[in-house]
This record gives sequence, structure tokens and C-alpha cells, in this order.
Amino acid sequence: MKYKKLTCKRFLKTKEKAVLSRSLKHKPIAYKKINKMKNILVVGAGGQIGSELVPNLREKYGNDHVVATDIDECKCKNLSDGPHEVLDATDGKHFLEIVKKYKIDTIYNMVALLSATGEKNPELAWKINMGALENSLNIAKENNCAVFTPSSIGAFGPTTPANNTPQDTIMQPNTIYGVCKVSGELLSNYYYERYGVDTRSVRFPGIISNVTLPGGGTTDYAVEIYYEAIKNQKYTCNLKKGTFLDMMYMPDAVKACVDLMEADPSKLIHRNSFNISAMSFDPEMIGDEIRKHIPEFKLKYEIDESKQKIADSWPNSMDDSAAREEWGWNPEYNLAAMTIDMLEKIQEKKDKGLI
Ligand code: AKB
Repeated sequence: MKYKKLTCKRFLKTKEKAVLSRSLKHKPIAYKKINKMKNILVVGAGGQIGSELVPNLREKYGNDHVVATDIDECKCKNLSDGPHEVLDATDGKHFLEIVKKYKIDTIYNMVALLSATGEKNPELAWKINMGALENSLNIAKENNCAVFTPSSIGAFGPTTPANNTPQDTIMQPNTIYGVCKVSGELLSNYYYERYGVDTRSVRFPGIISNVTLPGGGTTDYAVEIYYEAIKNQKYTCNLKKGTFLDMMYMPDAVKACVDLMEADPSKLIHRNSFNISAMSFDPEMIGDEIRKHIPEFKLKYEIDESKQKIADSWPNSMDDSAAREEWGWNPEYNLAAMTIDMLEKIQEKKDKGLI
């Protein structure tokens, strides 16, 4: 279905060139200071990425220098080997108090209501996704903080070239999640250019992990399939075979968050946001890979039309050469290596009676 969109390639090419030349022409102004990341705040720390980003940052920068916050008190307690606070990131007053209390210089804004959940409640998705970002940017502006905010493949839409999606191209998403992500990219670039706030971002593909489950995303199947392979040796997929999407294993996703924020700013032509990918596959390919380790594994399909529509509007595979050139992006895990690790870790959880 997605391939049909490529028939308007000639038209897209002209448009892409215009977008690209506009983005490269702008001269970034020097921002207030080189980011040193001494005291880091992770907002939305209990989520899929945050829960693995926090331990990684704490190992690197010291437990006391990484403050974990989440709206959910239980999720905060899981991150209690360093400072942690309950925070609703849309509450600007409380957010500011925490930034001042811990003398924060870097904010990782990991708050997100994902694509599938977003379609069920678009107003809430806008309120949460944009509210957390707006507070992060305004507080960063007043307190000289750098800000990392993830964007997503969801920032692209049905008119985007689906194969080898360029770094700078047409972005007309048709989900509220995507609308928030494009708006967020533009707003973050604006704060950089207008106020000198050191804003940086990556467009994450589907993230696969074995610590915290994702919730409400279109790409969640690629996590669930591993759990079901271990527990029941079968899985019913809600996306069609042939639905190719970019994906990434969590260790690479965490590395991207840290490496981009540590990157030499003089090398960054882009900021918000970089295409990054590690692999692109469809459900059949992941099923085949699992079968190499669990030969009896069975994959069947029951399509969720709403998720399928979202997946069909996203790229099959992105070109992430700008990230590779500008800050050395280089993922370690491909589908085969990720599958071995996922199955091992989930089997361990099962053996301990955790799942
Ligand atoms: C989702 O599926 O909504 C997310 C994403 C690709 O941003 N995992």
C-alpha cells in the first residue's frame, strides 16, 4: 500500500530540495554555554525509554546528579537509587521548583502519549505532549538548561517518501501524535534560534526493550511478540505482513539520547530532529528470526485497522546519514543480535517467575 505513494516521487523531489536548502541556509546562533550535563533531570522517567535511560545516566554522571521524575509514584520508587520526585510535567510551577532545587542544567523530556492511545483521545495527547514540551522549553530558557526531546517516525505522514526517507522532507502527519511531534520539532528549533536554548532531538523508530513495556504505540507488537514467543510459542500480530517499519533495540536508543547531548555543537547542522534507525523489518521477518531459536513458534494475524492505518502512513525505512555524519550515530544491534538478547532476557524473567 505504501509503495503507491512513491509514484509522486518527482514532485516530492522538488519539494524536498526546497525544504533541505531552507534548513541548511539558516545560520544557528551561538547558544549561551556549552552543555556540560552536571545535573540532569529526566521527566517521564518511568516510561519505556526513561526507565533505562536513568540508570545509564546515573552510571555515567553519578547517582546524585540524575533526578528521575514521573507522574506515577510507583514508577518513581523504581528509580530510588538516586534523587526522585513525583511530577506532572504539565505543572510548570512544580517543574520549575524541581529544576531550581537540584540546580538542573539538562532536561530530558521523555513524556509522551503514544500514537495509538493518542488517536483515542487527541485533546489529551496534545495537552500532555505539548504541555510537557512547552514547560521544558520555557524553564530551560529561564534557567540556562539544554533540552532533549524525542521526536518519532510518527512525525512523518502519508505524503512523505516511504523508502529511505530523507532527513529533510515533507512532514504532513495525520495522527495527533505526529502533529505534536512536528510541532515539537519546530518549536524546539525556534527556541534554539530565537533564545539560544540548546535543544536537540532524534526521530525514534519503534523501540524494542525487555525492562518496561511500551504502552499505546503502533510499534508495540515488536515487543509483545518476544514475550509471547517465550510464554506461549505463538503470537497474533495486529499489523499486516509486509508492513515495514524502522526499529531499534533499547541499548542503542539510550546511547542515542546520551551521544547526541554530548555531541560537539559546532558539528550539528541539524538539531530538531535527526532521523535515526538500526533496522527495518516486517512481522514475518521478526517471526522468522524468532523461529531460529524457537522452531515451534507460530505467527498469525488479526489486523487492528486503526494501528494499520497509522503504520501505513509511516516510513518503511529512514535515511539516517545526517546523524551518522554530524554526531557519529552508529547502532550496535541488528535484528539477529537483538532477537538473541531479547529471548535470553525474557526467558530469565520467566525462570524467575516475573512474567
Ligand atoms: C509509537 O508506535 O507510537 C511509538 C513511536 C514509533 O513513536 N513507538
